[in-house]
Amino acid sequence: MALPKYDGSQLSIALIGARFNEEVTSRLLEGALNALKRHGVAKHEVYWVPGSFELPVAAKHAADGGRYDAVVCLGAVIRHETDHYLHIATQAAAGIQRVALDTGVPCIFGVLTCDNEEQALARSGGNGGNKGFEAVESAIETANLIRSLRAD
Ligand code: INI
Repeated sequence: MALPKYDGSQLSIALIGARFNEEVTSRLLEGALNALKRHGVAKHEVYWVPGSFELPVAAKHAADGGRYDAVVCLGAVIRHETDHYLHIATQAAAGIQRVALDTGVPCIFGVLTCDNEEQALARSGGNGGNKGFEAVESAIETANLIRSLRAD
């Protein structure tokens, strides 16, 4: 029988945060932890990497172990004078999706890509909600869907 969409009671979730722009990513983590609690997620662990570029490789190791039903990647890429940020955002997005498809474990893209810090703060607990909270809800919903598809 299908579980309610956001029932986390049978799930184990890894959270991986990027320290770069930590003022923002610590707020995303706070939102993510709130969502874990709100939805009764059974088990979770938090890991850190230096920046969003490192999220995919950490996600790969977390997903490979069979310990987690989902991996939530949290980061904040903010536009600067050069196009450096663009490479980081593009590779983080592509890498995280690749890990999900290669392993079959949902890997959630909780990475903000913003023009400036103001936009990032708004989306990490300000007027734009908290994308960390939403990322965990996406993880729960997708992990439960996969469980029910496997059970069918
Ligand atoms: N990492 C981020 O998470 N966000 C950024 O905005 C960012 N910028 O703009 O430089 C950033 N850089 C670090 C990068 O993710 C790697 O840690 C670094 O390049 C080492 O591989």
